[in-house]
Amino acid sequence: MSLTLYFAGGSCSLPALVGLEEARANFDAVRLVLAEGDQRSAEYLALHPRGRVPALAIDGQAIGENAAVLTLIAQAYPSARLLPAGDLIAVGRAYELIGWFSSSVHVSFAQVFRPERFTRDEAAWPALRAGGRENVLSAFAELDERLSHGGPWLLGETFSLLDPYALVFHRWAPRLDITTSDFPAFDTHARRTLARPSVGRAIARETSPDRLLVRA
Ligand SMILES: N[C@@H](CCC(=O)N[C@@H](CS)C(=O)NCC(=O)O)C(=O)O
Repeated sequence: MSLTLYFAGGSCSLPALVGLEEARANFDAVRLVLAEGDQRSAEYLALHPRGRVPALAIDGQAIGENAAVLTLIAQAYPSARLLPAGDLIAVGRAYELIGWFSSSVHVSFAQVFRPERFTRDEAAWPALRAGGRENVLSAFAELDERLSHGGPWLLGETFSLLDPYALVFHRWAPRLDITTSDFPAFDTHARRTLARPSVGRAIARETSPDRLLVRA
């Protein structure tokens, strides 16, 4: 099986990259520069017509959406225990968070970053941005509450791909003028996640000058 992850620095592709690093997978990593429009290049659109990252190509067949990509990585490397398996409640808790992150928390940030994707009516953009920021604050409060009564990881005792997924939002907070120290348990969780060697290696790939990093 050949695996290629298409990712971009500072984006929501971080948990997929971390997953492959945690599993010590043999994969190709292609870094896209979103600010330069790599995701809209004819070559990338031919592979993934939605023009987003992450995308994971398995034997040349690209699959998009974090919910799918993270599930595939976890299932491809079961011994790395990247997501719960077997225990139905644990599986449910994990996928509940993946669904909430991708369909609500990420979308609240998108309201702030890309209001034009929600309406062409520019007069509505400030309200969209304000509503998105409020929803992000409420999501951060929920994560903080959860981590202050559980942890050390989002699913409890065991690290999972939900942890670097939450880190994505923590990294985006300054762009919304959100002070992460207002959410101390979430802040501590972000530092704990950043200290994992796999996360360090993933971030090094994000900042590497190479766009195609062949064979991990
Ligand atoms: N629902 C998708 C969202 C993917 C997404 O929006 N990715 C952003 C980076 S965080 C992207 O590719 N942006 C490029 C663009 O919008 O042109 C997922 O969860 O994977």
